[in-house]
Amino acid sequence: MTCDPKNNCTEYLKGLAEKRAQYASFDNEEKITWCSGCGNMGIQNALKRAFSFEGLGVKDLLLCYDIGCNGNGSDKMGTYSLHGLHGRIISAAAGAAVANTNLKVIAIAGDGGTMSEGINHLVHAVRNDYPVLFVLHNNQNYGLTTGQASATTRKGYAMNGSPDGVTTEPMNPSEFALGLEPSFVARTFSGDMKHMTKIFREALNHKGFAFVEVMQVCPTYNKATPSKWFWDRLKFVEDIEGYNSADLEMAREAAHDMNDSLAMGILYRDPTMPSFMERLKSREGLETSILVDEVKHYDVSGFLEELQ
Ligand SMILES: Cc1ncc(C[n+]2csc(CCOP(=O)(O)OP(=O)(O)O)c2C)c(N)n1
Ligand SMILES: [Mg+2]
Repeated sequence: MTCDPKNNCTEYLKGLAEKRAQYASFDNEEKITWCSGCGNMGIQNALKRAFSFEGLGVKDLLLCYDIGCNGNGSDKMGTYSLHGLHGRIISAAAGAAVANTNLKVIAIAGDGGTMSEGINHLVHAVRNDYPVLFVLHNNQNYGLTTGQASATTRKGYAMNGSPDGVTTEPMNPSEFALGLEPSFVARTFSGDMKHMTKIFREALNHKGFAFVEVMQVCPTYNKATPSKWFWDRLKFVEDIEGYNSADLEMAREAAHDMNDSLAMGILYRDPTMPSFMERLKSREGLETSILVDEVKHYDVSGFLEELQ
């Protein structure tokens, strides 16, 4: 959408007003309870922007939240939402996405729930390529329970519960996902609204499991990597000469460094991978039908009578 001065940009302004109205339709009256400066505010706004730009309304979406500061967003957006158990949201989201392929299903979780409690669910969701946009809020700590070390906390950092410093090297979530033969892995930063919006829009248009790691500032419990620490290290893949996001080896190499530079953008994408539903023999010829409608057609009254 561009501004055409010949018609006083009328069409452009009309389009913009529509997007703004769509954005506002996700607002509700719930109070924000996140700390001042928390990256969650930016992530939520970027999601709302991405939905609006993609023309997705409330009825098109299901947002599935894990437990944590990230999960406390579940009542702060006027969408249909589900707030699951800690570490288990990916499996709930995958079930919903498979049952109703007309919905865009978004799963939201923290580094604690994803890389520790629920890492098994992450592994098999990537392998199966379920049709879910997964947003990992990597604030490098267990935020809601007041700053314990998670699997992504940097070695040596003193956290609540490990006051002498973390003794183990951190996990690198994007690199981990890239080791699972994924179809989409991207990394973005909670302080960069434009970049987050762009990445979420691309991810919403991916038909398989879109893994998006958001490097998130946590001004209360992660004093070691404040906003400036990230800005000084962001390295956008568009600026890497010869970068090819269809090259898995290149993506793994780019994702590896978490100290001197942080590769940002679509690290890897394979749009040709057949979707989970396409791979199911039993769904052949049923491409336009969805499971939630089909279950309504079963008449089990005869079966119930037999049981009496
Ligand atoms: C199975 C289970 N383990 C632990 C907890 C306690 N708990 C609730 S929130 C939380 C921290 C969440 O950290 P993270 O997933 O990184 O999300 P954040 O708060 O940082 O957004 C923990 C440990 C729980 N509710 N359930
Ligand atoms: Mg966390």
